[in-house]
Amino acid sequence: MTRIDLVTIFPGMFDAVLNESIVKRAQAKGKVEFKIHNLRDYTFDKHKKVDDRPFGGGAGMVMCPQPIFNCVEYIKSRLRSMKPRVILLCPQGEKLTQAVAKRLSKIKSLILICGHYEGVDERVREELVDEEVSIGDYILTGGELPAMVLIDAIVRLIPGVLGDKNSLKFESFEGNLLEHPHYTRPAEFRNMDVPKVLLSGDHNKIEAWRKKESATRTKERRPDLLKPKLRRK
Ligand code: 9D3
Repeated sequence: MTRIDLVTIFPGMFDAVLNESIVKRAQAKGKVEFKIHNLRDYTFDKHKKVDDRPFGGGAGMVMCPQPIFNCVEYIKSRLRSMKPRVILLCPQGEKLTQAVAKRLSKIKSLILICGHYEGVDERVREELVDEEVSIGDYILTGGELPAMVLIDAIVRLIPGVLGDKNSLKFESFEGNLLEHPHYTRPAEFRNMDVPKVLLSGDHNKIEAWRKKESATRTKERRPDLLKPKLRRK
């Protein structure tokens, strides 16, 4: 069973995502277990302050190291044998791709730290964090939604979570092609027809049509997927 611990100042944000749909079913099946930790429960400060002004001045607030260190150390002390991997969701992290999700879905214990304000004290990065993940180049208000995106991407890859084994095999992005168009009943809807080939019963022809549609669609919308990947590092 995969274990995911969440470190956040907004624990309530996770309720909807964790208690619906596939993520809910994965928990019911015993494939994944979540524990949400409210950072404010780990402050020593009498006002439960989790942030402070940046040394050197400047706008915004920085998340203090103490509550994050204490929270992560508490989680690790309870999961000693599992060697949890500590991931900080932050805009400077490695961009989330299907390959990253695949790699992380094989890890049995993850601690996800959700940043806020201008960011976290650099000593958290240096001492506590194993890797940093971003979900893309746009500015959000914190790491909670990115953590939920990461959870969704990871959980569906855990063996046994999705019913149909084949549905994982033909996925886009790794095969480097976008999906062909899909149609279902009725064959005519508001004067719009389904391509005849799909109704022909000729499976070789259908396969050829789908391949061609995939290719043109990818060329038009995502030519970047067809280019050889630049090798970084
Ligand atoms: C306004 C402050 N920003 C300067 C340009 C820095 C900044 C700090 C903290 C911007 C966003 C955030 C909060 N975002 C996240 O913690 C975050 C995030 C994101 O904003 N975009 C994509 N992925 C992620 S993962 C975590």
